[in-house]
Amino acid sequence: MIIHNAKLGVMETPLSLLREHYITPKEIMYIRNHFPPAGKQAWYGTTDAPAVQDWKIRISGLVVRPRTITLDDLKAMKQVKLVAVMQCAGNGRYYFSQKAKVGGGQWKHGGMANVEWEGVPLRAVLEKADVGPAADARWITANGADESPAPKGADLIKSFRVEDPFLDNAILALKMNGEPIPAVHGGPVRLVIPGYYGNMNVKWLSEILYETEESPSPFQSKAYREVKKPVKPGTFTVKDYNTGNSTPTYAFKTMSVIFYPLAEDRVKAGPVEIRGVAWNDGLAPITSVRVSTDGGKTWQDATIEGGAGPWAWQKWSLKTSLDAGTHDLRCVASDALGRSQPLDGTVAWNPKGYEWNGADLVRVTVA
Ligand SMILES: Nc1nc2c(c(=O)[nH]1)N[C@H]1C(S)=C(S)[C@@H](COP(=O)(O)O)O[C@H]1N2
Ligand SMILES: [Mo]
Repeated sequence: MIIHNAKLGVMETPLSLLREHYITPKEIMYIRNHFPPAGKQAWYGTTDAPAVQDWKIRISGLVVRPRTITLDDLKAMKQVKLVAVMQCAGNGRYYFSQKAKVGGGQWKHGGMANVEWEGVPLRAVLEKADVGPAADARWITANGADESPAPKGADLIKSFRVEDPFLDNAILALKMNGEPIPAVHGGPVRLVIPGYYGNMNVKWLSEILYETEESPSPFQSKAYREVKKPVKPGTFTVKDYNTGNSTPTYAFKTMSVIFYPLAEDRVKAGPVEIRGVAWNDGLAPITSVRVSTDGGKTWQDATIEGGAGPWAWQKWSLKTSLDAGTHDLRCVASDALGRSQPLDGTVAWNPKGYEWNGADLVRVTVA
């Protein structure tokens, strides 16, 4: 693993490992936690199931009947399964830094995983809880049990519009890859919103609030936001974000990466199968992946092999041949809504380096 922050246990999966499994095992899944697993959070620094027997989720805020639901309540409800990419909004941040340095973990492409989740649909839980939200409760806010060890430190809290269609597919997940969710990945209960960037997928879910406004927590109002208009490096800083000029980093941009060959692979001259995966927010199928072996001068259509549902990695491959020498491999995915990837991803430069979706570039040397 590539360690980005040893104290917090933040780590990225090298693509040479990530490509070995279609469903990413917990042993190699990337980890992004904001607070140290110390003190009362001690239980969460492990890929074992959490050592907690009971778990409560409080549903309250602007409602007539606040309710508490338990892990047993959730277990008794109908479970659904889905495969979805979990991906940090900062995945690919390193590539923005090639243009102008952006702060934060310098993730390449391994801040993601393709995971099977199982749990109870959020809408079903809210319906069953029947808390009676007020008419002006326009936002749902999700909070996890972790918090900053600093006395007044900000809490990772995420807000969504009540009618957000992505919430129709959201689940309160209890299992990951067929097992209770590892503590470090948010067990025993994690909010999983297929197609939404990692930060929206609140771990150790402990509270759901109905509110008139989105949460004032800096994790909602300053961090994990996407500017509405492109900004010039140096002219816009983190302090300049507000709810008018930016939106939260919600849905995945259309994206693809090359899994084989990678720069470190030994490739012999002659026939080769270039392979990779593509994904998006699940709103429309990936309809094309184009691959270049000459740095973008000419392009060939890869075969899309597909994947385990709309939110999962879609596998693609291209049989071609490479001469001896150096080749710049590139790939660009497009979906049925015409959403694609820029050849130069730095056009979307932003001060925190979120939502990278530039066309991948892998330089291979063929023997
Ligand atoms: N409660 C809570 N949920 C959280 C976080 C956190 O720090 N606390 N980190 C978020 C971020 S930024 C990401 S990218 C994903 C990482 O999920 P993983 O560690 O299971 O890969 O969890 C998200 N959910
Ligand atoms: Mo993240």
